[in-house]
Amino acid sequence: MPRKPITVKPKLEYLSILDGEGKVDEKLDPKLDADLAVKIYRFMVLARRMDERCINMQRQGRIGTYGPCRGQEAAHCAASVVMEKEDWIVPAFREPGSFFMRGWPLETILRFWGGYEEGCQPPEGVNDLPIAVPIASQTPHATGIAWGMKIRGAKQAVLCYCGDGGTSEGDFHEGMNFAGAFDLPVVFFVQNNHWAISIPREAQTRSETIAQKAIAYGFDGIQVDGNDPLAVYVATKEAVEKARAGGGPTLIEAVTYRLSMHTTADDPTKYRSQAEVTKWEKLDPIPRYQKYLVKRGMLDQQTIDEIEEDVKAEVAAAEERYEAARDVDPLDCFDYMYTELPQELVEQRQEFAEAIEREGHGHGH
Ligand SMILES: Cc1ncc(C[n+]2csc(CCOP(=O)(O)OP(=O)(O)O)c2C)c(N)n1
Ligand SMILES: [Mg+2]
Repeated sequence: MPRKPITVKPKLEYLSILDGEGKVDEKLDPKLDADLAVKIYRFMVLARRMDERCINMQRQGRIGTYGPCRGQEAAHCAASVVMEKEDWIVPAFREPGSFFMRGWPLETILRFWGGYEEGCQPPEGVNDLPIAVPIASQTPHATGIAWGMKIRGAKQAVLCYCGDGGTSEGDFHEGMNFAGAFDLPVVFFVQNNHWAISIPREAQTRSETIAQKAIAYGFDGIQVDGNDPLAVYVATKEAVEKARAGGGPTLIEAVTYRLSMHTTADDPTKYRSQAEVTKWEKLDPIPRYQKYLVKRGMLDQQTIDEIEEDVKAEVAAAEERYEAARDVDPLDCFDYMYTELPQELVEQRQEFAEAIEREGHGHGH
């Protein structure tokens, strides 16, 4: 009856390939072909420009609220690019580049943030779930999809996004535990952006890393530099291939930073220092990856400018399509919850209808 340490056999690694200056570790460089490497860059730029546009549109009262992904473009674009058409992606809410890459029209995502239910509708044949705002609620869904794949003997995988704050939710742990116990083909991808609204990562958990939580559930964890698209790509690719081959789940912790506000309803200057933000701005994934691509001869100034122009036009066209389709009746908000509207809501509906009559039916009501 001894008292002795228990040795578990964890596999826990840290991976970084491209440093803050855009210098690469030659031995670890996955040497992506130019098409794929530039595709990742393009979607990172698209996510950035769309992000900027969405903040402006929210300020103009044209969408309801928006949660920016600025600074996190490498983390989600370089992970989602690994997924094949028949795989599934189960998003949280800070991965717009993932949707665009999978073929969601940009205006569908605008519709989501504008409060229209059509913003939750994946295009035909796209194996994605819609944005999930209730944090970590998507984790058991991802595990369930992976369980279905395993039962059917399909060689597919699921990529499930979550935030650092989401890892404190019961749903996250249920999803992870079930996936481990049933050895399911799912990759949990945590974007550790250091903040859950105003709660810093250090206050979220006493664990030194989020990646190590995988050990408790009996599978591998890896922490990657989430602002390094090469490291994100390599870690996700390995995890997804392992999942497809029957090797079970992986937890990837992508260490990144939310450079902007939590949402347009948040003022981050209330709870974090400008010095911290400035430190992370220097690690911005876009210029650093751009430098690498230029050095590799995959990108030149002309192509950089062309991508910017294309993206600008794409965002502007989506904005127009969004505006053209948004003239819906605001009274619709009473229509989908009850078969028969309770008396109290009948009165509210009446009051709202009168207010619209009185004050005009402008956007932003
Ligand atoms: C179940 C649930 N509780 C609370 C909230 C309110 N809420 C929205 S985002 C958020 C923090 C999320 O932090 P994190 O998981 O780190 O994701 P991030 O916002 O940093 O991308 C909270 C508490 C919510 N959406 N869902
Ligand atoms: Mg967070």
